[in-house]
Amino acid sequence: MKALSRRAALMGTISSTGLLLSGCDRLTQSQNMQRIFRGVEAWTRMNQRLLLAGGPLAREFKPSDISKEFKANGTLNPGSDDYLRHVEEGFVRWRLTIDGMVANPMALSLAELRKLPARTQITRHDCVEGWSAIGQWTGVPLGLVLQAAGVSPRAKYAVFHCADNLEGEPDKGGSQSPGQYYESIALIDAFHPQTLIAYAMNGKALSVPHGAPLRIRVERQLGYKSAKYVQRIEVTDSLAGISGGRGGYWEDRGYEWYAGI
Ligand SMILES: Nc1nc2c(c(=O)[nH]1)N[C@H]1C(S)=C(S)[C@@H](COP(=O)(O)O)O[C@H]1N2
Ligand SMILES: [Mo]
Repeated sequence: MKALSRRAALMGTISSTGLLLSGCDRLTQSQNMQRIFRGVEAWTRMNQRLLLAGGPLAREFKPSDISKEFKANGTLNPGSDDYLRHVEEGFVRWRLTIDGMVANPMALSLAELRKLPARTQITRHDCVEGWSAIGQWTGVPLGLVLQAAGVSPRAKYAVFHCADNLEGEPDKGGSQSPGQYYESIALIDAFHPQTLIAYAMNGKALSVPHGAPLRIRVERQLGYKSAKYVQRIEVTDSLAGISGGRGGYWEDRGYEWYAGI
């Protein structure tokens, strides 16, 4: 019974309004968008199986639980010329690339992501430094996008490449600079229903300090896994060749790769 009510709750929060637009001409122009829409049913079935099998959901809270103050941490503004230009333009040219071990690499704009089925969840963020805050996040389930991209059966990880460099180096592009923030999670966590490509926080477009225009939410792990300023999601079977090889900026500096809470 418990599993059934959780399933109902899950399905209730995946909005299906986007599906009604599937006849729209502009949408039919985009093969990738079509692929994502076609996958919604399979995705929902997959989530049902996960939840019936007891796959744990992170606790979700009520709107009245949302923290008045939600500290921003780590990079508060990537600050590169390129990023500042994106801010000025309202991120209209920002693309989220999905590549690596996928059959259909994609580059999605914010406008496209906003048309996809969305999930909203109120969760508690726990930073390894010892502070927590409750916030509401809205975005596209990462698994929905990965499913449409066609992940190779040999793949094991999703790697998030971010726009910020913590060592003040110019952005040489993704994994080429040692200070570039990146993160990775196992595909089982990437397909978890609460793992989102988030574009809104507390009902508003993500602010620059919280990761504009896109961040990942990984609700069952510590805050550093929830990569901000995400530009590229690389699907891979090995973390060895990426930056320091331990799966994340902080992992390369000694933190745990699996940061369960
Ligand atoms: N790109 C990027 N993502 C990041 C960080 C960062 O410095 N750069 N810091 C991480 C850490 S340690 C935490 S606690 C959270 C903070 O998210 P917030 O700024 O929205 O509170 O983002 C995580 N993701
Ligand atoms: Mo953190």
